[in-house]
Amino acid sequence: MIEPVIVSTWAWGHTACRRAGEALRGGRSLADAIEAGTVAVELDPTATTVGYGGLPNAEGVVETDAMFMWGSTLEVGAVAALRGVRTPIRVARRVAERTHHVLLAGEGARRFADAEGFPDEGMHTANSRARHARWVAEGRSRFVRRDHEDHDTVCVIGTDGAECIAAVSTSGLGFKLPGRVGDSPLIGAGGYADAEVGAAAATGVGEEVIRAVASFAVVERMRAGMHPDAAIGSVLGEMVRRRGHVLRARHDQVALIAVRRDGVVGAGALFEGFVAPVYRAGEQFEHALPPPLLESDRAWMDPAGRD
Ligand code: SD4
Repeated sequence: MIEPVIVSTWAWGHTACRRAGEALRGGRSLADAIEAGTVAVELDPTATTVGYGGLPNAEGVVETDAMFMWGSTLEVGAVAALRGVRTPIRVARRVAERTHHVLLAGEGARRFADAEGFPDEGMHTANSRARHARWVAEGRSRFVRRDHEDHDTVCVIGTDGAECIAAVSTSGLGFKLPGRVGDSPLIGAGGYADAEVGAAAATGVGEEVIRAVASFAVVERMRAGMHPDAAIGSVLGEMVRRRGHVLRARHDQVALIAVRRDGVVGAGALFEGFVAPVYRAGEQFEHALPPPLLESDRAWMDPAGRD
């Protein structure tokens, strides 16, 4: 066993790390601490692409994706296009704990949540409603307009040297087509944990993460002996080699985090702007990221000039 290490994504990952750290210091298990950290972001209405207050799909309905994986047993549970649950990570965990399945989607996921006692709650805040109304008013012909604020996932991964956990939760790409499933609930894409090696998770444009099966690819590179930073750099580098023209033109961000079972951390992103908060031994800091692989072409910020 080692002193637990937790890694998360984006600025709200500090909240996740803080909450997970408190839970660990209170004697909770690594899994419970990581769940608590994830839930703290899900319930934060200012986290506009996660859980409660997340941006809705094109029809104005919030549909969330989440995954929870234990690396010691390879147990995993996930939900996709789940409606009306403010803490989707808890439902994902229940899928693993109460069923023999790994992924429940849509209406079936909702019914499972009902059966498990999760109330059907409102997911909208005044802000998420207003953002959707504005998007409709602007003309919904470009059904996916990737403003950088329109997508971000909370990933919380960690290790105590024996267990490795990956938790991932998001409302996905804002204004996505109803029923669209991103990378977050897909095992190996949005997250992966294998306690013989470590854990990894992804945020960014899910379609790109799925193509690369990015989290599994990072774990496999670590298994082959690469440092977590190098493993991530290698996976992102392959994405650029194969898809650089598309990624650049659309400014499709992808960022990855990883932790090796001995607590060594890695992170990296295609474009600038990503941060990876870390909790270790009561300390909180941000992982020093390698330089981004792609340069931002600010033209992408003009909606009229895109797609
Ligand atoms: C998705 N990967 O649904 C998620 C969203 C995200 O940063 O993380 N964006 O595609």
